[in-house]
Amino acid sequence: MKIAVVGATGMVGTVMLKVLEERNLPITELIPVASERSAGKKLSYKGKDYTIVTLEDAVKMKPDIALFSAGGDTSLEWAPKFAEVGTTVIDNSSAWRMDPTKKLVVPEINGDVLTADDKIIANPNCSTIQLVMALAPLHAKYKMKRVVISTYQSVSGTGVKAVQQLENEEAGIDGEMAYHYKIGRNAIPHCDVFLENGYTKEEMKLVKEPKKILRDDSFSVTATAVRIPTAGGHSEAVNVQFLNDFDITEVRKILSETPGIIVQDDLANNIYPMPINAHDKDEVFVGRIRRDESQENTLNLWIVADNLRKGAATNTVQIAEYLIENNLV
Ligand code: A2P
Ligand code: 11C
Repeated sequence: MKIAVVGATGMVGTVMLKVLEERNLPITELIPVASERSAGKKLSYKGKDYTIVTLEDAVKMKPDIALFSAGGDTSLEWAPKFAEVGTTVIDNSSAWRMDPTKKLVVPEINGDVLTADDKIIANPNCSTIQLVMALAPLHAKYKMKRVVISTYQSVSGTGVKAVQQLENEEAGIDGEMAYHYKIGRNAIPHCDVFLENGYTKEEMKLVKEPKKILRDDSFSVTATAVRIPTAGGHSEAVNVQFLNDFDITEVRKILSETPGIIVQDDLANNIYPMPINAHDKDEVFVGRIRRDESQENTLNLWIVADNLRKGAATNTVQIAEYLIENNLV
């Protein structure tokens, strides 16, 4: 497999290379791609140096698969050009997610929608992926009616500039600001841009993407997304009302038996998911599993994952693995 990583020098691209290496995909040729600024520089993969190329050069090399994480505009312009030469693009930006002609995939949940004809495949938003990983098996059993999500998102979701802002603040350095406000000692209820309905784009991703992934729009979703001063790892407090009643022991069992989920819920020993422990892990961690006593058939969950791993790079690489294993590429 000839695999290109577009945005190879970026925050997610760097993790993609790490995950590709760890999971040992059958790569015969790796093509790292970045902007003109980086072209010609070298990066290391499995102990070997590779020269970074431009998008134009990468298209000419006709990779089998291109993993994209170089921003929505780059994806909109370049994914079709790769698709035209026969490359299957797996795109981590929000550019194609809600396009009805494109698949939005979390392999454990809806990998089966993929066919060899899908040349541009969308990777969901990080907060969506960890949410649906936990909700999908419960929805299958109890049928969701309404979901209320509050997120606690790390600065790494915004990018390098935001990570730098937090580090500068912690070091007492006056540097460039990625946010309108200081992020240290703060909580900013503003992830991505505001939309006309008063919600942020990030909140609306949480409303729309789960319905597409679960192939069901019979349930309703509302969300508040908040940026907090954690370096990496997103957390979510999720309140979900089901049409059918559940048994809490069975809920725990279902989640524990779901591949990709780790239940951390041992109150006597103060065990619950935290971003600091999810760092560099591919799994989604679920805890604080309890009945909402204020309303029938309703459950509260606390869901944590490394947003750069399962929320971005790992899921993208897993889609590539799925395509390879099922001879779809
Ligand atoms: P470069 O490092 O050359 O700027 P991040 O998500 O951390 O901001 O990283 C964005 C990634 O996308 C980087 O690898 C960056 O490359 C790459 N990138 C940004 N703009 C372009 C572009 N116009 N063409 C190709 N790659 C781009
Ligand atoms: C955040 N979820 O943490 C974003 C980052 O739509 O792919 C990823 C943005 C996206 O702010």
